[in-house]
Amino acid sequence: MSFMQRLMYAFRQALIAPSRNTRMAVVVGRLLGSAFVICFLTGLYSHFIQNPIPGMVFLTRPIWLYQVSQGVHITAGILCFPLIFAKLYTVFPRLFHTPPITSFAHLLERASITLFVSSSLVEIVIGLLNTFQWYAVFAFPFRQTHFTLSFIIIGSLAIHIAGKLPLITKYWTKKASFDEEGEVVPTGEPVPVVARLPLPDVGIGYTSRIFAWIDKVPEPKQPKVSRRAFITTIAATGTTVFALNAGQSFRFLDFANVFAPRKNNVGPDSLPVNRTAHAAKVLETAMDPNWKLTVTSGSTTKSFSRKQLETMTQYEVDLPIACVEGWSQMAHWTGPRLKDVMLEVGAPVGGGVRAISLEQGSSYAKTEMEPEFVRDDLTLVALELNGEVLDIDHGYPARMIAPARPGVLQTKWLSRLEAI
Ligand SMILES: Nc1nc2c(c(=O)[nH]1)N[C@H]1C(S)=C(S)[C@@H](COP(=O)(O)O)O[C@H]1N2
Ligand SMILES: [Mo]
Repeated sequence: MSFMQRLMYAFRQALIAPSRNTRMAVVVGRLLGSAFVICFLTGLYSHFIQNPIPGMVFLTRPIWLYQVSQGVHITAGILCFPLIFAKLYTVFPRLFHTPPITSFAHLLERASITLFVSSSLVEIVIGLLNTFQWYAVFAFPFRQTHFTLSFIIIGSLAIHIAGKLPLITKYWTKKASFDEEGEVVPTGEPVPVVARLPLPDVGIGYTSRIFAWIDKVPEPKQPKVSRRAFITTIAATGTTVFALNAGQSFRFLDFANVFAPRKNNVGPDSLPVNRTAHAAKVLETAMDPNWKLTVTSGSTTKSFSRKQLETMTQYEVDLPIACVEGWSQMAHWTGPRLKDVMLEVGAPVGGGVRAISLEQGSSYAKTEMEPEFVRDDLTLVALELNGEVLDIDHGYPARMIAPARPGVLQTKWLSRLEAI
């Protein structure tokens, strides 16, 4: 037996624990896999509603569709932290498998799992940082990276599941105990530790001293961390992480929202602000008494002062701001319907709208709205929020508010609306 083999073996032997077995890897893997699939699907929805492929049509009801979908995305993503570490714990000894590669299929399997683990860790870490708006720490565009990595993750996950399918099906249901290699051990009997290998016959000198050191790795006392303690740890960590964060997305947990960056009802007009007027450099233009909203359709152009917008039929709607970063809050909005404003310039019913902000040079300064949102009765050019004149930080003099759309598309400090 070679030196490396013996070293690896010693590592594995030192790492044996009751929860490090195939059954536990399957149990945790099921949860982690589900979380990844949920994140992938909700992520796709969030991506395409922001970057639609021409011809895509989106649901405008229920009004909380995006709010819940993105809340689930962020919450499931945060739960991946305890789950992924639990999963790595259960399979850790496999890292020291000998020989490292047994066949070409095994090589592919190990390569895909390496890719899977590393891209998953990067994905959830940058996702978490994003919920805290730490965009500045990335030397790469967050959205594209997060999107691209998700395909690498789902692809390598599929390869991993395909490769492990025999084991997954074998250990899907609870049987008894399982040893390190995944063999079934009848209930009641202790999980056997692989027998210590005899000290190989080696020469004198340096190598033999290393072998002697390796051999001092103590016999694992079992059990180290009991299966129950392991499961309790995952459940407790998962619940805690969930409870302390989910309040930003789910109202009933608001009281426990300790870590999440946004707090309900805190901010001007009792609503959090994502980007202030100061940060967007619109203080002057937005407070300009001569501000007008320019509305165009083809060659027709009309301008509306805030007073003129106020004299149009006003509607009141309850719609959430649901940020891509996971926080959301319901609010009460007042203003004319977007479709009524567009009708003033004779925009064709059933068309889309491009909304342009006073803000310059930001990716949020211009958004396009699909026809289903434009013609929706709940879509307003909002002038008031929670019974007050729209605060400057919430988009005074006028902002867009539409149902089931991500916060980034609810353009503040409107300057122009164009029929498209
Ligand atoms: N012009 C402009 N509109 C904008 C933004 C922005 O930075 N610039 N931020 C958007 C984002 S990311 C969100 S979540 C909402 C937040 O709205 P609020 O600040 O009124 O809560 O506004 C959206 N509208
Ligand atoms: Mo946002």
